[in-house]
Amino acid sequence: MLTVISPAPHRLAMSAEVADALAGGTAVVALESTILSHGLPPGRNLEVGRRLERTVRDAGAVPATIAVLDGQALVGLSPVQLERVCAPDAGLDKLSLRDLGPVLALGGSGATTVASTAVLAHAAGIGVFGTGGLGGVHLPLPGASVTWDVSADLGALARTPVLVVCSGMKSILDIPATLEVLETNSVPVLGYRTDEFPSFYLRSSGLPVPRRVDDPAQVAAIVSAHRHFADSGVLLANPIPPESEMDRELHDRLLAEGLELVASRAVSGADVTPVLLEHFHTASGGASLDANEELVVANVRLAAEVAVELAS
Ligand code: PSU
Ligand code: MN
Repeated sequence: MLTVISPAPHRLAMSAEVADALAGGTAVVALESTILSHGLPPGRNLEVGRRLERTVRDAGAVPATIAVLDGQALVGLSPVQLERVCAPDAGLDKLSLRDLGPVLALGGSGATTVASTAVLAHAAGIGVFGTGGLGGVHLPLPGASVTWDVSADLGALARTPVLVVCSGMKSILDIPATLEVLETNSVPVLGYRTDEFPSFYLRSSGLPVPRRVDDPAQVAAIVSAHRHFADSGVLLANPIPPESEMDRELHDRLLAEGLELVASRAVSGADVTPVLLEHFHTASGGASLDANEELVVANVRLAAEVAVELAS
């Protein structure tokens, strides 16, 4: 079933379906696996993973969920591989870009973040990627000063010509600082049918979006024009659907508690986001899970619409 497109030691393999779609000029949308393995609880993650792939297909594109299994970067997972990524005992590491080399070389497995998914998508020839939230510049945790915790997602967007569709980033991050880093790195930031930059569970972060767009064809035109001049990515920020937005008071309370929890347990680095997400999901009685699922589905649908425009 697998078509190996580049020999070891690079170890990148596309599914036959994705390879055929790319060869035939059919729209393809990349999907990440960290959101499944580290962002959603077992059981729910498989449902969501399957729903995302269905959503892309329903919009006329081919989904390419990306993960690393047994030393091979897979672009397009079989149903069995998707089950493995979502299994309760999968024990997959969260792989950002810096982890790809070591894990591929040593034959390991793991789930890919926005950074590593974007780079693998581009390596495979995929230009559009739909996900939930982007990593960014972290706020100092209570009692700390500067953390130096800046997600590699930003560095990857700075130099990977892929469109990333997301719902902004969580307010656990320093959103103004993250937008500054994106500007420094020449990443266009577009707001989809909004003048305000979204903050994941909430439709607005209170910050203006640098540029507003109102339909997928405009996004496709901007992506094409941008690629003539720059190798950086493009960020399309799509606010959570209004009916799925979280209650702001509940959101603010969970956020404050989550940050306390992270500080008291001395959580750091790559573990911060998963620990905070877990707190949201348990303490909200599942409300944040529903919100999370609906926003990713909406983003993946929009990504497919843009991919179809780009392919036409
Ligand atoms: N934000 C979310 N959910 C997630 C992530 C971010 O709301 O699942 C994941 C994504 O895979 C993202 C990664 O690329 O966390 C960023 O992690 P870090 O800050 O460690 O780079
Ligand atoms: Mn980090």
